[in-house]
Amino acid sequence: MKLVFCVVHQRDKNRIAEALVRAGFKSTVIGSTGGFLREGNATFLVGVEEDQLEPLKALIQENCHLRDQVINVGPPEAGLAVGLTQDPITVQVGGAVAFVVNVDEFYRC
Ligand code: 2BA
Repeated sequence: MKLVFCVVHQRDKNRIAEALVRAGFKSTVIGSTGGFLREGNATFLVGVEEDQLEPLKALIQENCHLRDQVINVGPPEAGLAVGLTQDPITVQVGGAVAFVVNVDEFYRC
């Protein structure tokens, strides 16, 4: 069994949650915050058998959309990332960042 940790943009959260239910995947959604943008995103935990991993990856890809976001990076004393200038920069957000790990044991009680 695999456990997929999948970080997605807040705007894609509901679409992915609905698609997971429709496709019969079981998941847990955790509200999370990106370390760079400090904006809310969502982290899905999805436990799947190995033969469901590729269908799950396809579902995630179909339901996440990459978009550009221009951010104003303030001075370090504002509590933002160290070493960045004050010029606006464009970052790509959306899409999904996923980590797939092996599950040693799964049980319900
Ligand atoms: P954030 O950390 O808020 O990052 C949002 C987006 O900002 C990133 O999108 C990337 O395009 C950009 N970005 C991040 N760090 C940067 C930096 N040091 N310099 C310039 N641009 C930077 P994604 O790469 O798609 O990541 C989306 C979210 O996924 C991240 O939100 C974070 O919550 C999570 N994530 C990404 N990589 C991770 C990792 N290696 N470990 C844990 N979480 C990760």
